[in-house]
Amino acid sequence: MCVFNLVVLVSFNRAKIMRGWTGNFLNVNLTNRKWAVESFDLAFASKFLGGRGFAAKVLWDRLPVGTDAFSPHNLLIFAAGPLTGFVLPNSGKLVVASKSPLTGGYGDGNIGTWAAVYLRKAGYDAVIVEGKAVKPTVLHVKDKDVEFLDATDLWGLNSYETEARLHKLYGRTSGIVSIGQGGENLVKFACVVSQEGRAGGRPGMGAVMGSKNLKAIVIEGTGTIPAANPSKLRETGLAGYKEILGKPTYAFWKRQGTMSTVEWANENSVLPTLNYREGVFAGANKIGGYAEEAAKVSNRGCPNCNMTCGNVVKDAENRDSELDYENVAMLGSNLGIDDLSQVSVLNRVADEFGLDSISLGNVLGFAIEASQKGLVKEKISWANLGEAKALSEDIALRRGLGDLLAEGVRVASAKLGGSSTDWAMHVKGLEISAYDCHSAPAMALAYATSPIGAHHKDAWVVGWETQHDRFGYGEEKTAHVIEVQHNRGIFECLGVCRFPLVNLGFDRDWYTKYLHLATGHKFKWKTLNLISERVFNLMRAFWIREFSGSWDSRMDVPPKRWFTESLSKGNLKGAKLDRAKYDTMLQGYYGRRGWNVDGVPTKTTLERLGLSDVARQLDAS
Ligand code: PTT
Ligand code: SF4
Repeated sequence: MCVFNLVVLVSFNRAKIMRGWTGNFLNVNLTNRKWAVESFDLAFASKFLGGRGFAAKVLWDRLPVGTDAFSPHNLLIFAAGPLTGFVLPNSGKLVVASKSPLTGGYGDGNIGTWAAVYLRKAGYDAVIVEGKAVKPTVLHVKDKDVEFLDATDLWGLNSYETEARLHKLYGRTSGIVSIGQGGENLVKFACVVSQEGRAGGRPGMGAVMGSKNLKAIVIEGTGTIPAANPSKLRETGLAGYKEILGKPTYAFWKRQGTMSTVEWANENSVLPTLNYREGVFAGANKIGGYAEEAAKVSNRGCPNCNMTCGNVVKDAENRDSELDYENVAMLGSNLGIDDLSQVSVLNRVADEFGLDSISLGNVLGFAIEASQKGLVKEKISWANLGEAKALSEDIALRRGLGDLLAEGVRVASAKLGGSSTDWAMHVKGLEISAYDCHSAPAMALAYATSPIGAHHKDAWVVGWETQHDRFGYGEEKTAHVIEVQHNRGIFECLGVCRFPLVNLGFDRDWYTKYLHLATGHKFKWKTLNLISERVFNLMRAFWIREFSGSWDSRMDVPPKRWFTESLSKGNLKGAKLDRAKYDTMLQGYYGRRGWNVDGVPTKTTLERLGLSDVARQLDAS
């Protein structure tokens, strides 16, 4: 690898008096290999906080409407929050965002990586990448220096191989995010990978990276992240770790992490099975939390975390594979595979190729059903590791049927026709995550109104729903979905993992304390909620602006299968969603949010949230 450019620093505002935030964005243009540091002020920081808030604002302000996601003009943003990188619980998270090639709307993901920590130590809150390199490139950021390195020899390698090579060059104290062959070949659901088992950017952020010929970003940072009260922040950070260690569910969490959800989902008829045809799977226990515990060889995790929920097992090919519930459900029960070591192979392959495991499992399930129904000539069966693995490779390399599936189920079903659009399991083009909703109306609403397409991260309400009026469509449900969307959105802006709060009951006051000690400013939880609502509406506005003319409430409806084909197995046999009741619930959701009947935020709502400029633009579009 050789350095082919080093460009001069334009301005570096590290010294500017701002605490908690570094106050700097690094703007990088891959076309002309120029870069510049841009500063932002406290007013901007307080209004959008960080992470997703910064990314959504930058995309709204800078991306010309209608830009093709694979155009060099699209922006790929890696954004940290004001808590990222400090010594406090689970602070190694980075948002990766862009206009999505899979959905055509706002897309982002949240990845645990040392790149998050070093980005902040290097003096930046975000890297904003635009343009397209003439040849495969690695972007190397080391404090004030930026290099563009020829990565021709890395192109074609998987994400594990890429990271290993780069670690040899830059040592273990560098943070690396990279893409595998999926991103290189513009698979629409390719993600960004780090640390052999951390992945983010479900709606094709890895493909955007590939479209820019950007194979990896290496970040080294040796500075100190500015804090208003560094010693007290550290002390309170360490107290937070101690508190986490003492939580009653800590030991069980360390043993099973998210994997215990497999058995829970099966017991509650929400475990996606055979392309979401059913919510129960006979082999659930063989791929669940206890099976994982028995097979576990180690725990891994994100930086600055003492909950390390990455459960590593040896897969059927004797390779390490780091398991999470979503991956196992989508690549296990959803494909009819009941052997954890086999599921683990597909899980590891997804990370190596840099394919989002949720979409991969969803797309494979769709392909098997299409094969069984004679819509494709290829013979692919349920419960067949060899066929699923071969098809995953075809998708990553865009060969044969894999080339069509690489477009995601929305496009594949439109091309295959028949009844396949009814069982193409997506919302707005993003494949649904691992909760079947035949018997979960609020969770269906959460998927349908998620700001990136059908993802559970913004409102995992299904656990609550099993305890509250399970089959109801009442106001309590719309209110709860909105509350969770706002609460979870805060974590996307703070730049920390939400699991301490969500899974161990770590009190939210810790975060307001940390924010105060980091920034010197007091934020009440209510204020953070308002910021989260602002960002949620901004993302919504981005979608509406992009789909201007064709946007209406049908964008917020889950797939037909859940309304028309009732569950045929399990305790909830016969359950399905009711379309008329769903539509009423959706209108109730809009009303509560201050959106009109098409789901567009009203001028009054946008003005209340300090988004008057957005209201003006939406009005004009
Ligand atoms: C996230 C989505 C999830 S959500 C999972 S498992 W999960 C899948 N993980 C994938 C993977 O692994 N490899 C792969 N090739 N594709 C994958 N796709 C799926 O991506 C992840 C954890 C998890 S595990 C969750 S819920 C929490 N998510 C958080 C979040 O969104 N925000 C936040 N502030 N904290 C969070 N903490 C938890 O982080 P996306 P990670 Mg992920 C291997 O990326 O796009 O957000 O989709 O980041 O470092 O792997 O940690 O049962
Ligand atoms: Fe990462 Fe899990 Fe720790 Fe969250 S709990 S920071 S996802 S290892």
